Amino acid sequence: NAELWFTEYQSDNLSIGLRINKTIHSEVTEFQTLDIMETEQYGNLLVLDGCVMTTDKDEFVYHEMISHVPLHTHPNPKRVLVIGGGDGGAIREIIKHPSVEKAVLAEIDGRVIETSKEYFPQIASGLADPRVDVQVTDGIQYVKDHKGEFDVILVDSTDPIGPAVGLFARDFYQLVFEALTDDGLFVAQTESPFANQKLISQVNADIKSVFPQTHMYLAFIPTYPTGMWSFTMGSKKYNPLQDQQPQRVTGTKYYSSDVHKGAFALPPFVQELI
Ligand code: AG3
Repeated sequence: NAELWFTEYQSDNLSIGLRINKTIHSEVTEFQTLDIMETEQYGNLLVLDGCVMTTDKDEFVYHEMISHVPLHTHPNPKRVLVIGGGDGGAIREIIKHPSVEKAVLAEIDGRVIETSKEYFPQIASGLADPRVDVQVTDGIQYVKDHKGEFDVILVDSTDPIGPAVGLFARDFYQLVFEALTDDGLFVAQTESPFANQKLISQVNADIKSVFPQTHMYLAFIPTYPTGMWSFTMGSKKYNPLQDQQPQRVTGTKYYSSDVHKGAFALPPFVQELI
């Protein structure tokens, strides 16, 4: 009667453990290891290179917060790009916005998209929408080739190791700036203020050196390192608090107009990092 546990070693001194019923799928893709397990606590779990990407039961926090905060900051987002995010969760939230005419997913690893469709149908559901253009391609090359095209860009990446290293760099933020329209804005997932302090300081400094406005916000994500997670917005014009739009999307489970405001209230130890 052995118990099976999945452990993510988040740092030398920190781990998270989830009891699993079974492993559903495992493979080594061209870019990374990909595992899908069924957990007792959080439903199906997607793991890339040993790191928790998403689970059925808590994915709504991350996907609503990476999408609805920027999309309720821009008054009329029509063209939206997601870099990474192959599970489809951010796309699912983006296309809930009636103004969105086109949403492009630029994911480097096609296997993430395919396995998400198979094992996370509720997360991947939006990928079939006619407004969605799925591109299996390097996001850095994609932004280089699409100057001035997007109102909003989301960087839904893995940690800054492996395939995502280049997505945490000043040169990349400059390319994102150039791929945006004149009043465009972008958000990147930027790790944990408890576990990744240096990274957060560096990313904020880099984004500040490229964009006129930089704003960081927080959400609680139980399956990510420490649970406290940051997102950083770079914006050419709109301010997420002064220009906050009335809520356009109903049925959200984490996002609300009050949560939008509150997410930018940073505890002093976090404020100090940026
Ligand atoms: N992006 C992954 C965030 C990084 C999590 N890090 C970790 N577990 N060490 C999420 C992909 C969901 N669309």
